[in-house]
Amino acid sequence: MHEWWRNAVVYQIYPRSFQDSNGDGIGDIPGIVSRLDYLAELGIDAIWLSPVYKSPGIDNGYDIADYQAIDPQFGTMADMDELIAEAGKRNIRIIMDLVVNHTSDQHEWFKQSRRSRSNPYRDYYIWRDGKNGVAPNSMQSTFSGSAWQEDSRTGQYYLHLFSAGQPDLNWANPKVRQAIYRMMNFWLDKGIGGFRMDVIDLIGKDPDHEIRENGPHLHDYLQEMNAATFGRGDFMTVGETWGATPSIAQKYSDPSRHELSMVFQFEAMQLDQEPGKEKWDTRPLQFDQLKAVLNKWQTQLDYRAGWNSLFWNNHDLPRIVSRWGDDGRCRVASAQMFAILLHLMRGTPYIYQGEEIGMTNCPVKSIAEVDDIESVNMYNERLAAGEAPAALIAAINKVGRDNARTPMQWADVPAAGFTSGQPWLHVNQNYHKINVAAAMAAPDSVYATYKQLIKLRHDEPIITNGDYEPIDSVPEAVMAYYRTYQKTRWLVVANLANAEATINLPDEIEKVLITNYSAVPATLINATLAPYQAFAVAVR
Ligand code: TEU
Ligand code: CA
Repeated sequence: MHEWWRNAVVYQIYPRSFQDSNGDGIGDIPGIVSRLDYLAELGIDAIWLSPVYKSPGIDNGYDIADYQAIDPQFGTMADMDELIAEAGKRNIRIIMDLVVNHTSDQHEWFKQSRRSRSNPYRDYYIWRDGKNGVAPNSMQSTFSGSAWQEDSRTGQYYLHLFSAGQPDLNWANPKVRQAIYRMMNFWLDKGIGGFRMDVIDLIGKDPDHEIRENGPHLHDYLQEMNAATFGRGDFMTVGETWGATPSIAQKYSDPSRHELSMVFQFEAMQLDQEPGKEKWDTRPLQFDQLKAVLNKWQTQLDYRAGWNSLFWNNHDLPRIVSRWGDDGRCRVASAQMFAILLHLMRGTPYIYQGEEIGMTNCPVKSIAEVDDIESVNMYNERLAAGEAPAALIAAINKVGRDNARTPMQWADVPAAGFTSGQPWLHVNQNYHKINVAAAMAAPDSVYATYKQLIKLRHDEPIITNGDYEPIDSVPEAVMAYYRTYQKTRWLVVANLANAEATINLPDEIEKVLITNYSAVPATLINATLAPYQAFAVAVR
């Protein structure tokens, strides 16, 4: 079991916001090529590239009109080939975003499908009769409202678990599955490193019984897909699965089942959500819950028969330093603490663009400044239901997706060096201080910590292979664990709070591996930790 991705670090690029090359204010593929040296220097092994396919862009590319064409906003297929080749020269693989739960309503398949009930593409999508003039059932869209849209041409409703412009494909139709596999092979043959699979746990849905996640044929489809496409080579696959438990994750990632390399699970990411409510309805994070969830996944997803992915951020989530850390005075220390805590666990870590310099959330004052379709739909729906605009803007500022999507902050120059034109989304004005150039120049920056963590993972097999043992005898705000491999034992300690804490551990420090304060305590007996202090030490 020595697949390359087991000790790899993946970097996610949201292309619209990474680097513009032609001054139109939209990040593009040539822009990414121009920043490959930066990524090689950071030390990453692969790029997960959010969608660059032809798309009307109502969900910023997660609504695909042609899987085998590049959207002109992002460049050309020749640019894409160059990106794969230039990344390859730097030992960086490109992981494409595979969005196959749905297409855009502008996809040729859907244009055909909606024409008539007898069109050969009709069964590529999920069409049902209404019930007494209303939707077939009560399934809801993730982006607000009913998941069924009536289409006047044929009088039936089609299913869309996201926006109405994102009709769900009918995976029960073998023709759909074969067409998807042909498309996947087109990309694999180009030399990409694998796929990140958007909401893949939805493809087995049973709409007539209102089953969305983990439907009856989900794992059959994935095994069929594996055999027809990436199973033939050394590819990495990661499924986005909001509803995975450790035992479900093991089904996907047990190598003997021939499905995926790993999945993203979101249990920790939902801890600050009011139970039974929506993501907008938040409550404070409880440290004991975060610790319990992280420890559970480390200990219960058996590494001999499964694999974890490790992340704090992506293009759908608020910035971790603003969410659970401190994006004010302790920004650097808290961002580093989260990095040290996560990157020394077992699994494949993902860094979302800007995380490596501690980029923060970016609050707005009014809905006019918001681009994200999920936030805008929520705002309109709840406004109509009588909620106060100020409360809705506060929720968007806390957890809205635009927080992660503001342009990458490269330098203290106009538009943060992202574009020479007008950026498609506002640049966070803290770019004067928080930017790549400043971070690379400072030896104790968030960037320096990420770079060191990536190097440690590549150099030290204990991180990929070692056993994991949680430590219970620490205060509530402190998370600590041991990693053990052959004769080596590491202790990782992270103070999650903006307050001092005292730990009392018997171990003797042999060597400091990484720290976010200039010194670690001389002894671990009754040792005081500073706010957000984190370190890893080899112990006896
Ligand atoms: O996200 C899946 C998804 O369910 C999200 O909409 C999630 O619930 C929400 O954003 C949490 O804030 C994937 C993509 O990552 C997302 O960008 C797409 O909008 C969505 O699928 C549809 O393709
Ligand atoms: Ca551009």
